[in-house]
Amino acid sequence: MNTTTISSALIDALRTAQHVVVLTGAGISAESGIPTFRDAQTGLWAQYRPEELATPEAFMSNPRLVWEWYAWRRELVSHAAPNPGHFALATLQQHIPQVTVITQNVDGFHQQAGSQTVIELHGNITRTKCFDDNTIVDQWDETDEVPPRCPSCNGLLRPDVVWFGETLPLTALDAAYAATTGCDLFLSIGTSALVHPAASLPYEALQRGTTVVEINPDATPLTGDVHYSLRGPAGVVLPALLATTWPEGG
Ligand code: BV8
Repeated sequence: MNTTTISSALIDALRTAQHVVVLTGAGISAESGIPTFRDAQTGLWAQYRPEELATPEAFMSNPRLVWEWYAWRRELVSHAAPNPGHFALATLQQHIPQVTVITQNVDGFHQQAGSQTVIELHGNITRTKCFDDNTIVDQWDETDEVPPRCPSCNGLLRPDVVWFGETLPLTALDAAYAATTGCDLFLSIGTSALVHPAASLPYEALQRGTTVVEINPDATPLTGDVHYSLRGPAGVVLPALLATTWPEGG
């Protein structure tokens, strides 16, 4: 993508927007070194598909394997950092009265980069909860047993993320729909637009006549329906989009 493909109509839409909603997926963290779900997993995990591990059934049948997969991902996240794509979204807040980031990611990078309103649809990998009583657990006794157990009910601990087949946190989902139906510009960034109900949000915006922009190096099922498709990595396209729209910077 080069900046000539950023139309003047899109620049005007950004400059006049009062509420921008941004839906992000694993692709915006790819330039931080976090593998996306569509990327082939590396090393020990190459033999598994994320969809097979990110389920309650997988945890119940092999809690140690699923816990260790998340421990590996938590370690990756702890040694990684937000990239220029995350920081560009945080800078957007200086130019637009209201910016709501709705993320499918569980890495917490939007908050680290300075985005103030972040809706985590699928939880956060740095939080741990009890599989049985669903309470968030900050501390537990490290024993030889993996996964560790809940100090109050002795249930197995698990990451506080939404697995396939689990319902999303209702407050987050309601807030995401409210933002989507109330915004005047919707950006879909770094998502394959395959996982529901997150994938329904851009269509909710389209149905309301809201301008929808997709930023992704590849085509997705959404590409044919959006008003603007900017092809390229988020860490390159987003800074270019801001620099072209607000050349004075900020
Ligand atoms: C639910 C947390 C009610 C865990 C995740 C309706 C229709 C069809 C199916 C369903 C439906 N409703 C429910 C379903 C079933 C299921 C589903 O959607 N299945 C899919 C596979 C068809 N949904 C659910 O189960 C959801 N629950 O709906 O509850 C219910 C309950 C029971 C029965 C029915 C309904 C729960 C879904 C949440 C699952 N948890 N994550 C964890 O992280 O371990 S999902 C996980 O995968 C991610 O969070 C993310 O959402 C998804 C992966 O998607 P992406 O983020 O888009 O990442 P992906 O790798 O796919 O794509 C990356 C993109 O980035 C690519 O396009 C690539 O080109 C691009 N890219 C690469 N580099 C860059 C880049 N872009 C920009 N810059 C770059 N540099």
